[in-house]
Amino acid sequence: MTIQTIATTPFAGQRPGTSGLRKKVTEFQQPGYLENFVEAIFLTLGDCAGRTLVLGGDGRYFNRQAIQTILRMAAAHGVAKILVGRGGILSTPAVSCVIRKHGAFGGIVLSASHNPGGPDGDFGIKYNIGNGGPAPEKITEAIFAHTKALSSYRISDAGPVDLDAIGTSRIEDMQVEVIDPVADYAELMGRLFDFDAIRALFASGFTMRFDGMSAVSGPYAKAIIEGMLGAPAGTVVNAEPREDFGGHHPDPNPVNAAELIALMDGPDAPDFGAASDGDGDRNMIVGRKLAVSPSDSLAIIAANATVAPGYRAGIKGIARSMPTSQAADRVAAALGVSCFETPTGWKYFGNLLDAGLATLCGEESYGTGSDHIREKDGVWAVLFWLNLLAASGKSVNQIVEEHWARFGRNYYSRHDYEAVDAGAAEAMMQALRDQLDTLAGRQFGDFRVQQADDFAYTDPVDKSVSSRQGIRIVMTDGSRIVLRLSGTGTEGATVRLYLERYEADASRHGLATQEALAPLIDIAEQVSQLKQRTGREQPSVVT
Ligand code: VG1
Ligand code: CO
Repeated sequence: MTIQTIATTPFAGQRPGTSGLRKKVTEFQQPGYLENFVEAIFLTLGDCAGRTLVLGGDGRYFNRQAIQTILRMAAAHGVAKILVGRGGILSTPAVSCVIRKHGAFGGIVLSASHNPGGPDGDFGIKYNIGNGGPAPEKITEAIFAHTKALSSYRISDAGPVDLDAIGTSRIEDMQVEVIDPVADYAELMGRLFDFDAIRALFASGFTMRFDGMSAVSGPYAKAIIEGMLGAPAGTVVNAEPREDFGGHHPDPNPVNAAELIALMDGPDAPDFGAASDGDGDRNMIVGRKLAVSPSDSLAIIAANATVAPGYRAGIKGIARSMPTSQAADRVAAALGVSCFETPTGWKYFGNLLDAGLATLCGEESYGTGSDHIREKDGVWAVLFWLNLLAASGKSVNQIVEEHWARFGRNYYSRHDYEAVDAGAAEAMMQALRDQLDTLAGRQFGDFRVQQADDFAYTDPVDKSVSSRQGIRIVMTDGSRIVLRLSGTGTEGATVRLYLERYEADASRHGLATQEALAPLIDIAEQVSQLKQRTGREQPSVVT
């Protein structure tokens, strides 16, 4: 075994987006492409002597190969020890959990999350810091700067490590420990939730379907929900992580999890439905004929946090991403705790959680989590709901309707225009920015604009500023239109249009969401000319 220095030249475009570097598999397969980015991570980390790292991914195509490369590069950079999930598998929340539990210096997660996988799909890589959370912008920008100036990378010429057997081996002076990907995570869940109550719920005949979407959360859900909580075998479906996610688009929303939605809408619906995404950090909660809006789910979890043993003492605060509905704000106000509004992406929650300013966090994109780790956590959210269903004896629908009756309903929807021309999307955003100053005070039908801006965030802990985080048009009644460009897509640009309307009157809580939002959809089009500019008549996905 020797450490080699291989000459390389920079690749353009290795700037991490909302959640790491995501590109087509074919781009990652170019010689040196993965190596360059990993070298840039190690150059950013500096001296790795004595340090432990965690490594794993969502099992998608190219995962195993990338893990072998990263192991050999970690050894070449003097890492003391690396914990890698068996089979190269670790969900994003499990990486966060393992980093924290084992006091690791950081971790590398291989995933393009909700993006499709397979040879023609996407691959991704992100770095998590010692608190278990995604690297903040300061670090991702430093990594990007290194990618632009590389002339070589270092790698050991050692052979492949057996990833399928638990145990310890060595590359150069680095110890490689293959760990059970589920054990640490399952133990943490057992401390947060009332497993006895959930076991009793299943024993009483309660039925559920968890759709793993052939992605990484399957093994976690199977071990915990069927194994530890006694749900009948077959409760967790599509539980085997597959390299192409079995052709599924591993994004848990009513469009991509159509089979689960059809089941929950039909005569044989179980009591509870749930799904998670490619890397296990997202969740969708479904009742009979009701997909719970992720923004509502965050608010409901916050309002009921104390049913779970891990949150008995109450919550310190809530944080939500800017486009996420303001349903959680109402709960925070009722509880007398702060509600923080951050840019999109979990990395912005880390400081708030570390400082003890927030306990619960959420995003409209089917992401919910808490201070138990520093990533959003799909199985955690599902277990919270199970705990709530067990403790209350109510159905999902009852819980949601009672929540709306108490706090009012925030009708909410996101319209995605995927893979549109990047230049046209940028031009649309610029045109919106250019008219921001003229929007305040304008009347559109029943709505009057109170405020229009390009969202900027100052982190309350380290005072770092993130600007241009999305156009926000806020109406005097609190309704909102938000437009931003995705930072996780790999083809052209994806425009996200977010719509929100508040309705206090319970007699008007039964409207169809798109109907309730129709006037705001019209205003968004008038202001942005989205359809004309992108040449699209309809959004590609409505959630
Ligand atoms: C999307 C979501 C965002 C989420 C991010 C990563 O980002 O909108 O809320 O944090 O994906 O989720 P964007 O920039 O495409 O809107 V995941 O499950 O990919 O780690
Ligand atoms: Co994800």
